[in-house]
Amino acid sequence: MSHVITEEEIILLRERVRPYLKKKRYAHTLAVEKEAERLGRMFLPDKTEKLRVSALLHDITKRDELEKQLQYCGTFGIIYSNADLLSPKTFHAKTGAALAARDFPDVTDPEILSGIRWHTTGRDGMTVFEAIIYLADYIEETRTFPDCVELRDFFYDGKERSGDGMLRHFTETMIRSFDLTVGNLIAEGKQIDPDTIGARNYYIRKLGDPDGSRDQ
Ligand code: DGI
Ligand code: FE
Ligand code: FE
Repeated sequence: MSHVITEEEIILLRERVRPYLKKKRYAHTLAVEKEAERLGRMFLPDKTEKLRVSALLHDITKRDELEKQLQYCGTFGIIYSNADLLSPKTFHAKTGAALAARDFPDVTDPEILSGIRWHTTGRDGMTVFEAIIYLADYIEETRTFPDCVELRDFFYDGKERSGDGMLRHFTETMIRSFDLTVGNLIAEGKQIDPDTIGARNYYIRKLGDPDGSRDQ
């Protein structure tokens, strides 16, 4: 992709991704697109179209079982560890980015692909673009899981009060999301991906800065 993405291309992309997703996942995907645009207008107004493309493609390998995920890893040369096998739900972020690059080269670029790549765990030093896809996935309006509702309310209620401290509030929202995710993983006795820890530490460090916005 080496051009500005048009509204027409996005509308067409909505139909192109449909066959990759189950019905409920498709509704979620459209809601992530909408949420990514909303967050984009607040934090990255020049990149709302690219954010929408990343959102539309973020879960394209979600329906595939572990066997297929491992097959993608072979096809695309994705390296995985034994630790990854204990967190099978994190595979679709890696394989989704690779499949999006292969099947949608006309509308993707490295930034769009990195939004897909890091949407599940986040990572140390993650970009605002990646964070918007990650957060949009968490708080989009069709999510009814109590933690998602809590985080959505935390972000939008706090936003009203935060005034100039929007980036700081965004940072606080990201930390809260990782706290909720890590808490759940612990409660379920599951492994925590090191990138999830790296992401949380990154935002904790950021909060230590006077304006909470270093590196952004
Ligand atoms: O694909 P979605 O359901 O829209 O959302 P997602 O890509 O955030 O995936 C959520 C799943 O990923 C959820 O079941 C928890 C899992 N997950 C997220 N971070 C970690 C994780 N699983 C492990 N084991 N470790 C993590 O750090
Ligand atoms: Fe996902
Ligand atoms: Fe998702």
